[in-house]
Amino acid sequence: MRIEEITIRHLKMPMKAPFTTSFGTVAEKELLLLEVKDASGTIGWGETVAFVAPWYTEETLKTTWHMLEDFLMPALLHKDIAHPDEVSALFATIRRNGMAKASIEGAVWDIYAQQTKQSLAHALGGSKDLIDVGISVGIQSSTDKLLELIKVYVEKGYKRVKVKIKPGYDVEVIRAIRAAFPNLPLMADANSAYTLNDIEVLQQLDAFNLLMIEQPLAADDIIDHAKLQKQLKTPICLDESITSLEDARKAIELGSCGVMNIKIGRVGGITEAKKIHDYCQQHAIPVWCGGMLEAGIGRAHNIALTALSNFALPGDTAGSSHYWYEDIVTPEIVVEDGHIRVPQSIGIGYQPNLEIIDKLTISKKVYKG
Ligand code: OSB
Ligand code: MG
Repeated sequence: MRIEEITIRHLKMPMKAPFTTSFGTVAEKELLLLEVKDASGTIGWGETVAFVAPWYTEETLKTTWHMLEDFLMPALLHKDIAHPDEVSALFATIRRNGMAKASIEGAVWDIYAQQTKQSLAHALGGSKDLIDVGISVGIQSSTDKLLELIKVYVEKGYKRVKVKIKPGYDVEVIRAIRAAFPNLPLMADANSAYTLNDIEVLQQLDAFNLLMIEQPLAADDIIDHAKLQKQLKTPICLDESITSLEDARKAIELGSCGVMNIKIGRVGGITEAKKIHDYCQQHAIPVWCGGMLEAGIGRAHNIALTALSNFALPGDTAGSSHYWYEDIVTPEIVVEDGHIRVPQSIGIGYQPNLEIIDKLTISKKVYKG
């Protein structure tokens, strides 16, 4: 492969419902879509997952564009590469900025799968035909509204429900959900809204048989999480804290978590995500694939990754229609009985819908290096 041309489109997509966490609300998703062409004419697609504001991690849509334009595309364009694993070596002198790196590396994986005539899932070593899907429910204006939503998702067959919590919106909310749904596979995600001073509140959550508590403490912490895990029965799942295989190794060595959420963007690409998956498998830590309110391209990459065997728990990759009036791929991604069928056709298994993409594009730039 030799990448010769990259088109970046800035898309703005209206969401069916705003999504609120302990730190921010997304009502309209903005993203960069990368159309990456190699010398033989094969086109791969990538998607950035950074939000407009840096509330989840430090990256934003603008920082990803800056990194792509000024550092990542110059490092990649016109270089001969035999395998997508080599992309991270080209980026080795560029620190962090995982979401920017992942957007371009995902497109290279797409090209590689097409050129080797296999599905992306197969190229990654995944063998599942079906993946289990859970749903992540944002913070709601009332507990009644939240319970109503959960009822709908349970009826739709989602395999587990995750709710967002924050100080003051936690124990009573979880108690109400448990009372209404005694056997529901349920978990809570704090997006790092607590500190060790809140340990008594977090211990109260042990009473509700949660599958796990996701990222209770600071995004850059694994020490306090290890202290907290010793005092909690419920497994901690790390999300924001894990940006690399090295982070994963250290968190497991310290006992900072019992479960890991892997997001391709947060860890800098599919190759690193796969390494973390393999490492966790060797250390008996189950993983699941997190979501970043992706449009169809990012969602397709998540589905392929989730086909790997240690993605043992349902992920956050729901169907297109949960988020979007119209997704940017055809066919749209469909959830049936809490499953998504992993495409077996060559590449990512979904076609970018250029008509819809054009309609959502607010600016566009072509790079030839
Ligand atoms: O913490 O997992 C998270 C959405 C945006 C940013 C962070 C998170 C989330 C979600 C929803 O929980 C995942 C999704 O439905 O894509
Ligand atoms: Mg999370």
